[in-house]
Amino acid sequence: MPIPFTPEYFEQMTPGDISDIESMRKRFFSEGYLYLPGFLDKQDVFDVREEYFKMFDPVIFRQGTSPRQGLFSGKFQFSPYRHGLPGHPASQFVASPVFDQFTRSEKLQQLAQSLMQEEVSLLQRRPIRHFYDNTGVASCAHADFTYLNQGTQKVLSIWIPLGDVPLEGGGLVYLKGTNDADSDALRIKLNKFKRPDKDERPITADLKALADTTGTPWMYTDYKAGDVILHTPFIIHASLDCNHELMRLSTDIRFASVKEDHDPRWASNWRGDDGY
Ligand SMILES: O=C(O)CCC(=O)C(=O)O
Repeated sequence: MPIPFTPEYFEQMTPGDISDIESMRKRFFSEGYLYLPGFLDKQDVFDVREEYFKMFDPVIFRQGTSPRQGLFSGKFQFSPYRHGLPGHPASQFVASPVFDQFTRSEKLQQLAQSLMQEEVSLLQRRPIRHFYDNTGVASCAHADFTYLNQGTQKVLSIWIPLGDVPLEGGGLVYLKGTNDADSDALRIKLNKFKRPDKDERPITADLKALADTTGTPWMYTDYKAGDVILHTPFIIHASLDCNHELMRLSTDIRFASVKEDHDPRWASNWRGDDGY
């Protein structure tokens, strides 16, 4: 379902500034997300992008462009529906030293720790998402906790675009005012959405209908390489369709309190068919 780009449906996020960590903590736990532009070194992010795309046949890159740019030629090597299945580069990449080093950076760990104000550890399951222009493949509206509800609620997610992700490139968007998981009002509104019996976890792919139902817009930004965005396990978010020649590449990683048990399904490397 198309969603119009109007103030009724979209509102631009305000960047956070971690030099004032106390007010950022308050904002994070009340709004459910915190956008930190330029938090990581841009070149480090492009290095990871390049290493990932180098695993693909050059047929997927626009002629005369490099894997570091990641511009889509319009020709597939793997169907977007086979993403991360055995034999697909994404499933090997999540086990690579490059990816491991990048996601285990001290800077990300410290960031999670300072917002959670306790010792945290990185969950091993770290998905790679790779969407292509004009395929309609994107992430449905959901809250993370639905996917990791067999362990602590003290989890913080960090979404990291691995390259620039302009609005039309399929960035992550957050539904304003939906961080309160215990709100009956929100639950009643969400019950309006009939979920398929085979998987009740995603709320809907119809972002317009969801915004109409809650009466609140989606918070968006034009992401650049180096930006990160943090979110709680409860806020509703989704990704927009990729309608851009830049291939939409990202990872999302999670830190959880070391004092509580973690969902055991998140203890191994991500695979495209692991069901979570
Ligand atoms: O990258 C995406 O499309 C989805 C990411 C996501 O849902 C998350 O980071 O929790």
